[in-house]
This record gives sequence, C-alpha cells and structure tokens, in this order.
Amino acid sequence: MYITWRKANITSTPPLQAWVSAEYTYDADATDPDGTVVTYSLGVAPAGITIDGTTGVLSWTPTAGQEGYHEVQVFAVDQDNSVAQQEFVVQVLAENQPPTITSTPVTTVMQGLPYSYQVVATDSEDTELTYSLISSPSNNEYRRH
Ligand SMILES: [Ca+2]
Ligand SMILES: [Ca+2]
Repeated sequence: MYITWRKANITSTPPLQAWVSAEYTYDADATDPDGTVVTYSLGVAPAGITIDGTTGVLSWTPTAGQEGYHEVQVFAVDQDNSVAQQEFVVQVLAENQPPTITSTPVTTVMQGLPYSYQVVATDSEDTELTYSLISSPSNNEYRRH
C-alpha cells in the first residue's frame, strides 16, 4: 500500500510589527494531519531571535540599529520529516517614546469662574493619546483659596 505523508499545516498568524527594546513574541502553531509531533526551527531570521523547538514560541527583543524590515522563516517539521514553512516580514520600529506635553498650563484663575486649560500633547508614534488627572484639588480646597 502506498501512503502519502502529509506535511504539517501552520495555522497561526504572526504579528508583523515590533519595537526596539520591547519583547516581540509569536507562538507558532502547526498540526500534522497524520497526527505526528511537530518540532519548530528557524531558517532566515534576524539576529537575536529564538524559537522554542517544542512549543514554537518565538521571542525577540530588537536592539537599536535593527529598525526596518526583517524576514523570518519558521519551519515546522513532523515525524515523517515533512517540512512546512512560513515566511513573513516583521517591521521593527524605533523605541516607543512617551508623549510630550507641549502646552503651558494656565496657573491663575478668576474667583468664581471655572478653570479651563486645553492640554496639548504630541507623540512621535502618532498614536491616539488619552488624558487623565493624577491629582486634582478637592472642592474644599477650592473654597479656601
Ligand atoms: Ca506528516
Ligand atoms: Ca505553539
């Protein structure tokens, strides 16, 4: 009887962005339709990336100078030695910087008038910012001043 051994299917989808100095992880998952155990390894990969051969978990903390695009090849090898391959490109972005507040607070307020100050901040990654008060005067303090 002639048996065709089938290679594993890689079913997971990798994240395609990473940041310098931040850990990138990707849990690769593959299953063999023949039911054999799959082990994982890397082909082409940037410096510093590692893979757990049993779980398929990739981990990587890109360093300064690795900004840009990096090709990654993951192999899933089953017990009949069939090799499945997944290739993708991870974009490494510069270290995520905290936003900067660019406005100057209003420090005087007329008695009896509401205080208002429009906070303006910018973020180099252009992500949407949210604002919150860390501490604010209580109503009692307002009355005393
Ligand atoms: Ca197989
Ligand atoms: Ca896995």
